[in-house]
Amino acid sequence: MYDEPTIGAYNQNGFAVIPGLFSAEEMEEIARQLEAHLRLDVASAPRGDVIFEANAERSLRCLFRIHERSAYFDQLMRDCRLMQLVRQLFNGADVIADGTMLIDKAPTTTYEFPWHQDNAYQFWNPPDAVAVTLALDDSTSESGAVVCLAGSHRESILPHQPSGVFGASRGLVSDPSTEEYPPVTLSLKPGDVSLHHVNTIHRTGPNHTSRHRRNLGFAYHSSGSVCDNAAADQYKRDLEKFLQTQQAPK
Ligand SMILES: O=C(O)CCC(=O)C(=O)O
Repeated sequence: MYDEPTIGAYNQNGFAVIPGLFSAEEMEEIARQLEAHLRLDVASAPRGDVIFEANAERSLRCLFRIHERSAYFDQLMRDCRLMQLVRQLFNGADVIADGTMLIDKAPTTTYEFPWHQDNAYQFWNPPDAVAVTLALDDSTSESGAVVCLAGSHRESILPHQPSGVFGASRGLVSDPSTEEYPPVTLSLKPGDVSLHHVNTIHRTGPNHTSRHRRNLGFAYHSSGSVCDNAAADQYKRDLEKFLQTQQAPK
């Protein structure tokens, strides 16, 4: 069982951080597995699942749906600590694991993921769903950590529009009130885990450091939630259209 303060913080703020959930040895193994997976997968992943930077190295920015092509990362998404933690967030309801992705903010990349709510493109009803982030590197305000607005998970889904940023898809039409919902930077070290509710408004900034800032993201929903499939299908069609009209990441 995870401690009450973690669950209480999540319920109150819409996010929480658990330091050191994965040990240094586990992180070494995850990094090894990831490297091996990237060597095999990046060239052959379906269009739309892989996004590169516009930098000279064409380094990887995002790799989506890793769990569909890697038994190791499918299992990692189902790690019993993560499943137990999420079950507690869902008040004991069964947990369905939806996906694993990698987001790598390369050194000195300037793009931002604008303010958004994940349920603007996941469509869970009720919104009993959560994003779990496992830090592979130091995540700080300088390196483009996730910034969440405290208490914003109590909002319904606000109007979004295409963000124009590869990997981020949607952003809020209007800037949210940071007076009503104070911003909190989720600083993480390798092996730390953060959780944010699918309605929590969040963003990430540029990476001003000379190091990569990689996060593995896992998505889960409660067995009591249903996806609005018509909205999800429309979203996929819109995203495909966007990808076809754009040449290179911004
Ligand atoms: O940069 C990241 O790791 C998180 C990006 C994000 O905002 C998201 O996946 O919803």
